[in-house]
This record gives sequence, C-alpha cells and structure tokens, in this order.
Amino acid sequence: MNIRQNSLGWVLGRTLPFCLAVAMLNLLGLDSLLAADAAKGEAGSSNAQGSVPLIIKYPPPGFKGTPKDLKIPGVEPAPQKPPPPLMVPAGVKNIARTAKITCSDKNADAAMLAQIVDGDKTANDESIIYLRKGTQWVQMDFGSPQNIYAIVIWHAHNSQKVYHDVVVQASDDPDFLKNVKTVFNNDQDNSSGLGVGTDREYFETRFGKLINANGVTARYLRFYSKGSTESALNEYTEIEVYGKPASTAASDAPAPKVETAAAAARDPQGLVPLLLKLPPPGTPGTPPDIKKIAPDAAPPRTKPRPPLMVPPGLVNLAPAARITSSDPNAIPAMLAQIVDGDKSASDNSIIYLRKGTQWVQMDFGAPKQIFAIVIWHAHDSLKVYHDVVVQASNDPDFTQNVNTLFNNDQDNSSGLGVGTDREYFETRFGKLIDTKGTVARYLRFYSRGSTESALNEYTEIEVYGRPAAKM
Ligand SMILES: [Ca+2]
Ligand SMILES: [Ca+2]
Ligand SMILES: [Ca+2]
Ligand SMILES: [Ca+2]
Repeated sequence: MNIRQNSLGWVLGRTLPFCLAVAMLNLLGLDSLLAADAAKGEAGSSNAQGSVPLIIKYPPPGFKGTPKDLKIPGVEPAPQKPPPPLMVPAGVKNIARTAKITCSDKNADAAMLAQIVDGDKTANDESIIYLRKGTQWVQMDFGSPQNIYAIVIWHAHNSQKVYHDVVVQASDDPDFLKNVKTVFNNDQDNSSGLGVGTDREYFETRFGKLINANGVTARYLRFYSKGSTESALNEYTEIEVYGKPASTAASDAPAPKVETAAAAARDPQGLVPLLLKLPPPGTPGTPPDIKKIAPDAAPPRTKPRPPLMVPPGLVNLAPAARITSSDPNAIPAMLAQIVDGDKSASDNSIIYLRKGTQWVQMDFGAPKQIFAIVIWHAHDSLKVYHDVVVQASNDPDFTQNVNTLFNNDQDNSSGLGVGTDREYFETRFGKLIDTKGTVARYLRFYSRGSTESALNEYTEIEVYGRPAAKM
C-alpha cells in the first residue's frame, strides 16, 4: 500500500440515479445508518451483493485560510473533497459508540476516553483529548467478535498536521500478544516497533482517515500513534468503527497456528517479511516524460518496496489454481503462463487478452486466506493499465458476496464501482496488494487496456496465502 492509496470496498454496479442519490445524501450530511437505510429502501439502489455505500457525517472545516506549505516526503496530498463512499454490507453500525475504551496513558480516565466516541468530531479545543508523548494506544473492546468493514479516525483537524506511526491492529487477544492483524500501518521506519508499515502518512482534515478493514474479524481494536508534525502529544477527536457481530461459525474457527520462535524474533507479532523474486528490468534507459503518459498515476517505482509483513508459512497459491478468462480465445495453455513463474519482460513471456474490460479468474479449489497479491501486466515499456480491479468471492460467478480488494477505475468505466486506488506504472516490481487475510476461493482480476494499447496483457500473478480455517 506504499504507492497504492489503500482502501476499497465491496462491489457495486451502481446505476446513475443511485450515484445521484448518494451524492445528495452526502450533501445532506445524513448519518451513515440513515443513509444506508435510505439507500436500501430505494428501488434498485442496493446492488447485487447487498452492499450499500457507507455515508460518513463530516464535521465542518477546522481551520480557515490557505494552509501553510507543509512539505513532508511521502505524505498523501490533503483531500479537498470527501473520499468516494466505501461499499459495506447492509446493516453495519458504528460499533465504537458502545465499545469499552482503554488506553496506554494511565492519566486518561474513562470520561476523557468517552469523548473519542461521543459523536463530536469538531475541531474545537474542547472536542480534542490529549494523550501523553511517545507511542500511545487507545483500545476498543466490542464485547464479542465483530466483522469490521470500515474505520474512520480523526486525531485533530484544528490545524494542518500529520500524525506519525498511525497503526491500527485487530485481535481476539486483549493484550495483543497473539493473533494480531494489522489493518493499517504508516510507520514506514518502524519507529514504534510494530513492524514496517506500508501505508502512507496523511494530513488531518475534517474528512478524517477512512480505512477499509475488509470485514476483519476481531473483538478488540488498537489505535497507535506517536505525536504529530505539531506536537509530541497524541490527540484524539473521534473514532468510528463500522461493523456487525461476526457469525458464530467464524468466531468458533480455530485460532491460527502458533508462531514459530524464529518468526517471533523477527517481529513482535510473529510476522515475517514477504520476499518476492523480482525479474530484471524490462525498460532500460531514461524513461520518457511520465506526466505525459499518465499525469495522475503513481510514479514508477525505482527500488523495491519495503517487504510486506505476513504470517509465516504462506505459499504462492496461484500456480495450483484453475485459471479461466472472459476472453474465449484464451486457451488453458496460454493462461498457464500467468502462473508459470516467468515474470520477465520478453515478448514470449507476455500473453494478450482481447480489447475492452477483460478478466482472469483463479479458483483455488477451497477457501484460502489471502494476504498478498502481486500483479505484473507487462513491464516491457513504461505504461499504465486502466481499470485494474481485483475482487474476491466464494461465488464462481461473482454475483454475490464479492469483496473488492483493489480498484483504480476512478471513473467507473468498467462498471464495477468507483475505485479509490491510484493508477500505477508497470515496473519489474509488479503491483503489490495487501489483502489482509481476506478469505475467498476465487479471485478475479480485471483490466481495460493500457496507455499503450487496448489489449490486456499478463505476465504473472502471485497470490500469497494459506488454507482458510475451517468454518
Ligand atoms: Ca469526540
Ligand atoms: Ca515512524
Ligand atoms: Ca509468466
Ligand atoms: Ca477507468
């Protein structure tokens, strides 16, 4: 998620009138639940997967005038408008409001911590609480396992600032010693010792920070931070957590295997770095003017990204998957090249699917828990693929229970929903997608041609995961 703006929702397939309805609800600033109900109640508005847009109620801006030019390397530009609504299952609620809240700062009493979930998100001094210096956390206990789809955090948007080491973890262990899943981590230099983060730092604004939690199952959430560009203190204004009780089957699932001592030595959570084997560069020489090719795309990666931290023992599931495609001319022998381990940029390592929005689908034969996906379309020249969408489902037809893991189709030209991820340049480093342990039997990979051609190329896809715990 280093260069990818993380987050994505469930699949959509929205009609234009529905989009207008969402926009109007946004303008009205209705509460999420009201909006979800309204959307559900409107004929034809709820999509095929029973997902609804999550409408967040935003506070007024916290400061006026032109913000000072705060130059922080790697920080996301401050948003000027609300993010596109995340698609979530119908019926999710803000479960933070009733959570039991504790904190690493022993001076923070219950009355003070209650302000984090009191619904007041304004930037007034009296709406902000302060925790002591250093890496501090706030923890929520929901009382029972929940499926968590979205998290919104407002540290303090009373001035232009960037919070450091923002880490969100989920666990079924109140002490966060085992079964810890990192939902968000922008501590790229690991100064808080929770692992190397791959998310980006961001400016505090009235829009908060929306995090897609992908339905992660957990009873507890922990929110870390380590001061801001303004102060070593840790401020909180509000946190919202949208979820619903986890199914009994899921909560009865056996806990993941106990970590090995060797793995634990490398990372406090027992995570290990995911090491990728990268092909040689496909585009030697000086790159052309990238702004002319794709002005809004993330610039081409020039060095390997920090490794993603994953549970030990994952394997690349893709070579054993059954592969199909929307292109009827794509025969099995051709599709097999997508998982043959050859990621080089030579012509005979690339396959071509026909024009338009096309997909490649993997069937793993049984539900798998998927932590990382790496896609190489074709890095034989500097180009940007359009409408890159990755979906997970347990339905081979992708008509129900579809979970969108990545979507950079921001104008919805492929009709799979408005994407919030960024376009990116093809490089030998591929595109890494942090899928956070999503459980699915099937994955679908969409694209709609590139800046170079209307055809859809594939060189290789890797999918790192393990068998899902038996439900
Ligand atoms: Ca508050
Ligand atoms: Ca840091
Ligand atoms: Ca290949
Ligand atoms: Ca598009």
